[in-house]
Amino acid sequence: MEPAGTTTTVTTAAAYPRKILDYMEGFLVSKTLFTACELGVFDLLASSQHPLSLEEVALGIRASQDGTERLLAACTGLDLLNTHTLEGQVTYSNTEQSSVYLTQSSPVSLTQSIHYSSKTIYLCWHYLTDAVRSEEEMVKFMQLMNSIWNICGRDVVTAFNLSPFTTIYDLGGEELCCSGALAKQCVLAYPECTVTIFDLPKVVKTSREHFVTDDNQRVSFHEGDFFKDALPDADLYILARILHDWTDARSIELLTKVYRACRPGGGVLVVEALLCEDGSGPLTAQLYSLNMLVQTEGKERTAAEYTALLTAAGFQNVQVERTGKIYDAVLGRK
Ligand code: ASE
Repeated sequence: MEPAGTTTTVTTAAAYPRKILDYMEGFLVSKTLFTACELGVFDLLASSQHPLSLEEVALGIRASQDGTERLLAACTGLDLLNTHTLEGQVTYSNTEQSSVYLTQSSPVSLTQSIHYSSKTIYLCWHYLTDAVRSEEEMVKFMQLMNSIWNICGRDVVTAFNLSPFTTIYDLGGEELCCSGALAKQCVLAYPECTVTIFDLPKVVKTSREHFVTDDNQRVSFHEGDFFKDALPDADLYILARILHDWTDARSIELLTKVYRACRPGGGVLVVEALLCEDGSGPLTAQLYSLNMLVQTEGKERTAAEYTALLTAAGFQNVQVERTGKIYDAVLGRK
């Protein structure tokens, strides 16, 4: 026989997980609000002198009667609409809050914010799991970044004779060139040089944990933020796929910092997918430029545009070498 009270305890404490059910379906509420706003339900009701019937609302928002009926019912359940019944005929009107906050013409309208939540934030939240697993994402990104230097790295570092430069800094060379893939190509091509990879502490840490780095005596790390921290002096700075992440103003800011740190006679090597001067190609650079719009605040640029950035920062004698592969090289001298 069951001890007295057990059944009651189980029913109240565990059998009905009210909060969990609410949380599980919380998005239904947001989407109902977004949809009613997007279809103009509240604007339509506000523009009418009297409450509207289902038929009138469906016609006014150009939606099906069946769908509209369910949407209006849910909005009523959410206290966003009032219903009125007169001689068996049901009509709908805005609540006070809906007419103040959910109509476009109201001076304190929330409709723009609701539109942004619906069209942007809601979509971003689809990737919340990936965002929380940011380290895993960073590793995936670094793997993507790595592979291309096996194909283009040698061409890029040998596009110019870099043998006069022995102390080389590769800025952002960990994340964007992944575990120093470009740095390795550099020390292979130039037996006299040493390359220091300058990247954010979290990037260097992730790399140390996830990528096997052969202890190459001539490749080392320097943890820092190239916008915030001081740059050590060197003969050559490599900026591979860095400037395309940034606006012209930020690029000039970074290049000016590099120029100041650079030893006289030294230089900067910019590695990017160059657009041709009239922007008519190559297709890869055109597509990458669209991707920079999606992922960064930058863009792909022409040789003349990079030359202008380097010149604005003080660099002289800017030379351009196209490799015929994805990434090209631009060299400026101090
Ligand atoms: C960046 C380079 C890339 C920033 C974001 C990026 C790449 C992809 N996402 O500096 C590599 C280039 N490939 C494309 C599709 O742009």
